[in-house]
Amino acid sequence: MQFSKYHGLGNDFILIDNRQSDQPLVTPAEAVKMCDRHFGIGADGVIFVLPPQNNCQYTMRIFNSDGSEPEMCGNGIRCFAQFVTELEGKEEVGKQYPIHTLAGTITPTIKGEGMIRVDMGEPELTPAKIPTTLNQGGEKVVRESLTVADKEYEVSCVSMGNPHCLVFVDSVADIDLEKIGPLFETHAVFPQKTNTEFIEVVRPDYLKMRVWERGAGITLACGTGACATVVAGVLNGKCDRTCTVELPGGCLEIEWNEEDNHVYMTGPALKVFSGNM
Ligand code: ZDP
Repeated sequence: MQFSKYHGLGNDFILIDNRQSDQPLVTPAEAVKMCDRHFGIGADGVIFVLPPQNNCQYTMRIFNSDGSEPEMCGNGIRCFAQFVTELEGKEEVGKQYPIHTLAGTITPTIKGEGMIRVDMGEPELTPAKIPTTLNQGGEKVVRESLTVADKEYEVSCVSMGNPHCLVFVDSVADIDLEKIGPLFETHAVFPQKTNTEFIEVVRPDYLKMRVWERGAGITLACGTGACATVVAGVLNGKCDRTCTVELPGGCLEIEWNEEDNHVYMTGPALKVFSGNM
């Protein structure tokens, strides 16, 4: 099977041309093997370019490196758009690709030189729709208390199609992510588990963030996580609506637009190699 390997700030994916079938050509168990960094190709996930649905140009599906299927992925959809230009054999700056995902229609725009700007849609703040059992029946989850490993944390929750738990800290370097990441991911208040972002405010327009991803563990970057980070930052009065989010793998530009309530994410998507498995 032919594949191409792409990454968005070190968050890396195996891209599969799946336009001939509306079912993924790889099973979740096979995706786990392909993502293994020793016995496989190595990646944070496998992404499929499937035939269009719902008046979109293509459909995107993704399996995390543990075989689970998330609703959306930010770095992944930038890689998807860049891969589509490879499949179409031409790159048009300014071209938009409405893509059907489990989180609805998401639209990346080709900016050229490996840069992609994505309309990520509106953030979902209703607790039951994130989903979380925190502040049940309330409007949103902002500065709620959550105990993890006998330590009390103040958390906020946002969905970008997939669930995020946001924690503001003094220094992201001091977080033992390997230890507490999985405890947040599988906490009982998150019925579909969660991605967890730890955030340090450097300036109102500049945030540092480290992430423990649902179904993938520590990654070098998370696009939906960076979007959720700025939304939570605004709701907590800690940052501007337009921010740079610095991740271990590099920076994303995020804007939570006040007029249309949409979140816009701009960042790179680069091809590494292609091969045959
Ligand atoms: O929600 C999840 O299970 C995530 N692990 C999906 C992948 C998110 C991604 N890292 C992103 O950039 O949003 C691809």
